[in-house]
Amino acid sequence: MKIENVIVLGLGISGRAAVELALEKGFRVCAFDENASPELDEFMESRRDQRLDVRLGWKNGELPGADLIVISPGIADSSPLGQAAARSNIPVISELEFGFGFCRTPILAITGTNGKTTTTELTCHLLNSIGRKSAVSGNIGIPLSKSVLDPDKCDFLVVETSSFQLDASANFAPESAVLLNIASDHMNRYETEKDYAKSKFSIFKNIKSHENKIIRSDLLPYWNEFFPGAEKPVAFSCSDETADYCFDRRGEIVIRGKSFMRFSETQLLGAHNAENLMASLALVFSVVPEPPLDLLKKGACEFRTGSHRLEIVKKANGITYVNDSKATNPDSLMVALRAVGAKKNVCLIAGGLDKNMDFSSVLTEKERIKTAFLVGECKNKLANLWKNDISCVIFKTFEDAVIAACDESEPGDVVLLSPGCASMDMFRDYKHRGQSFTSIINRRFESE
Ligand code: UMA
Repeated sequence: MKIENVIVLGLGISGRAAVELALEKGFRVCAFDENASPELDEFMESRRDQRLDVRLGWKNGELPGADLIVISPGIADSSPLGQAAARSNIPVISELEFGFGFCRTPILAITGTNGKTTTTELTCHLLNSIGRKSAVSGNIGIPLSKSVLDPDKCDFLVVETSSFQLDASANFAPESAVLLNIASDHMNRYETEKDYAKSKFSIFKNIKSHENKIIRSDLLPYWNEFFPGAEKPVAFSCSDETADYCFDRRGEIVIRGKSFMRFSETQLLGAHNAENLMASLALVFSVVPEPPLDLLKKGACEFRTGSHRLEIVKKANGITYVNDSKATNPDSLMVALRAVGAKKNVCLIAGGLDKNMDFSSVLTEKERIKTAFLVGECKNKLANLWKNDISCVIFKTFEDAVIAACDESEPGDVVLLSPGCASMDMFRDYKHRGQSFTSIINRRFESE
């Protein structure tokens, strides 16, 4: 079908990138957004083009005629714009699909409920480490429609892909894809968990080789349900030692029965990150069958996750210092304890703004905590809740708490900042808190 007129729904990051791509390809564009923010006004001012018609503050009504509608991921089918699109009988595709239509670079796609961003960054890092120029794209914050306009040539694009982007993407065909995990999420957009899973599994529908379809092995029952009779995909697992990629009890990453590397050589923490590493390795091997193993291992050892999320600040004298300032709720605090904790080896710095959250669930991980060094607005509340099960000490200042945690730690221990609370009672934001932790630790070693 010849396309001349395109409607773009939503003018956030994806919508604006789709507008730019559509104009670049010579289409006339009519773009809609229900909001009318100063940011959108600015976009309109900066992007004056006779072929572009922007309608902000859209309220219910019908869409004009067009050949194609490109819908932003945040617009649900049930929303007014989603419904207007359905009523129009114009083909609706996602921004991902629109960008894909113009993409000449092989795509490695990553989806899952958790760990997408880390795995996207890690895969890209591994590919660059072995000399295959790669860039990240997608849900990570760079829409595919923008990446395809980038003049920098790459061997691969590593695309973080959300279920919202996979919906309305009938032709999206990555070279390889991984589905990391499925946990309850986005139940406001999907009727059942199975619908959500189906959306995630659709990432594989246009990939031919089963060697290029990668899933965590516990998702095999879903695989059998959605692709009955299909050849088995490549599987990775932290618990199933029969998986193609597994993290065994000795702490080795094993690929098809052969030991590849020790996970402890990396800067990553926690079983969930071992899974992310296996998923990334499987993606790399699927498109580069004989990579230089020394460079691949070096790349895996050098990679660091984003700052403030289980970030290893330092390893010294047998003690590991971990900045997890991004943990602003009890759930993230528990993930951190499970990732770094063994038997009573965690000197935990916790506390901050009191958002009235329930911290009693943290007690399920109490055996991992040596002492809790508590600060911030909710320090007394935490101490009262935990004191019968965990040794707790209260501090007036953040610095005093960090120093006391360092003083108490011994070889084998982890000094962990994982506040479980927001930071604004003592800091500008979680980054400021994490930076403060890091500089206290660094100062301590400078003075040694
Ligand atoms: N809008 C409407 N009507 C609606 C909904 C939105 O008019 O019913 C308008 C809003 O006024 C706004 C624009 O649409 O101006 C926002 O569009 P959007 O929600 O699709 O957001 P984008 O800014 O385009 O960002 C999207 C992703 N957001 C969502 O999927 C909600 C970003 O992922 C992604 O980084 C970006 O595209 C680039 O690909 C964010 C996210 O939270 C980080 N993703 C979810 C997740 O990771 O769990 C899926």
